[in-house]
Formats: sequence, structure tokens, C-alpha cells
Amino acid sequence: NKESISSRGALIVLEGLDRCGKTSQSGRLYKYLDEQGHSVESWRFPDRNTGVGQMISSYLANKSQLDDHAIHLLFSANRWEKRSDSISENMQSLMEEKLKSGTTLIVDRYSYSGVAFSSSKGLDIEWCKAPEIGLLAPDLVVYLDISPEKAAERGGYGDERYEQLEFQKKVAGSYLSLRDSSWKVIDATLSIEDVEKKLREVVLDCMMTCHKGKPLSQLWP
Ligand code: Z5A
Repeated sequence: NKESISSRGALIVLEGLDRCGKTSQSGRLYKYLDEQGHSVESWRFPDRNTGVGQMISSYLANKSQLDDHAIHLLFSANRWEKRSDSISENMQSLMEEKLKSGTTLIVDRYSYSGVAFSSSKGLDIEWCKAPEIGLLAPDLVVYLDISPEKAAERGGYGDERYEQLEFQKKVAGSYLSLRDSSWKVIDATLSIEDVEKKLREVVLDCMMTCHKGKPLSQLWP
């Protein structure tokens, strides 16, 4: 009905290389929107709390080995299990229901990470996109732009798989080929406060559009 469409929340996705500042900015944006009285939640993928998420976490920590295709599909499954499920008792905690009930979701990494990271290993990009078809399309993708070298200077990388400069260079190239004109690119080398300010502007603008009745859509447009 018109009322529920016009009051839906926005699906905001933050993307970028490791260390670009997604976690910091998600936290700040969440706090700001919450204080302004908006219904908002902060999410991240992978969601390591589910059974699938635990398999992903073990893989990222190098505690298990998986075929590149298999781990790609697990990342995708991890998004599907959070999309929507009419038979789930827990459906109010899922993405579509949240958005329809007016909650804005700030999501740290989404399908674009899935495609960028897996295609950087040599998997075919169209094959990588295929399992994401039908997931909810973000209303806004913000790319926090930083060079792999600059990102590596930020506190160094940890021990997780992918946290290596050469690989991050490939991922940066993959993101470039995925970006389209609808993405908002923010210079992630600015101060945390300046990035936060720019992020707020594009997010508030997008929330307004969703509030006015922009329908939910699906990947890939
Ligand atoms: N992956 C995948 O392969 N397929 C998929 O489908 C998905 C993910 C969803 C786990 O991600 C890995 O999974 C990831 C992609 C892959 N691998 N990599 N690389 P994760 O979410 O667990 O890890 P991450 O995304 O790489 O997050 P991170 O390391 O926590 O980085 P971040 O969130 O972008 O940055 P941050 O923690 O906010 O900031 C990093 C540091 O920089 C910190 O000390 C900050 O204080 C500092 N910082 C932040 N902003 C600034 C500015 N503006 N100036 C100066 N310093 C700053």
C-alpha cells in the first residue's frame, strides 16, 4: 500500500578496499541517524553469526581451505539468508521486512565485494554476478576510495586471507570495472570527519528519495 511504500527505509551500501574506513564510517553514520530520530541499523557482510558465516570466517582466518567457487557461493548464500524468507519465524529481522517497515540499513560490504574479490582471483565476472541476481539492489552504493598503498599504511594488515597489498591492487581494479555512474565515490584519504560529512550528505539525499516512494529493486539492474 501507498503508505508503507512511501515510508520505507533506504538500503545504503559501503564498499571499498580493506582499511578504507567502512567500519568507522558505518558507526558514525549509524550514530548520527539514530540521534536524528531515524529508524536505522548497521549491518555487515559477511555476517559471521550464521552457520554459513562461521564457515566464511574460518576460511578468512586461514583455518579452512575451500575451492574459490565454493567460497564465492557461501558469501552469496550469506546474503541470501538475510534477504527475506516468508517461512522464517524470524522474518522481521530480515532485510526486505526491515526496509519495508521503514528502517534504513547501513550495510558494510555487499554483492560488489563478492564480485570484486572473487573475480580478482580469476573467476569469470558474469559467473560471479549470477548468484547475486534477485538480491535487493542498494538504493545507494558509496565507494570509499583509497589506493591500496595508502590503505596498507593504516595500521598494517592483519592475518586474514586477502589482506595483502598485491591482492588488494587486483581488487581495486575489479571495483573500477564494477563501478557505474550511480555510485557515489568519496575520497577516503580525507579526514574521518570530512568523509563523514560527505557521506551524510549523499545518504540523507538518498533516504529522502526512498521516503518519497522509490520502489525497491533487484540486482543486477
Ligand atoms: N569478502 C569477499 O571476498 N566476498 C564477499 O562477498 C564479502 C567480503 C562480503 C572480510 O571483510 C573479507 O571478506 C574482506 C572482503 C571479503 N577482505 N578483505 N580485505 P571484513 O568486512 O571483515 O574486513 P574489511 O572490510 O576488510 O574491514 P576492515 O579491515 O575492518 O576495514 P574498514 O572497515 O574498511 O576500515 P576501518 O576499520 O574503519 O579503518 C581501518 C583503520 O583506518 C582504523 O585504524 C581507522 O581508525 C583508520 N581510518 C579510518 N578512516 C580514516 C581516515 N579517514 N583517515 C585516517 N585513518 C582512518
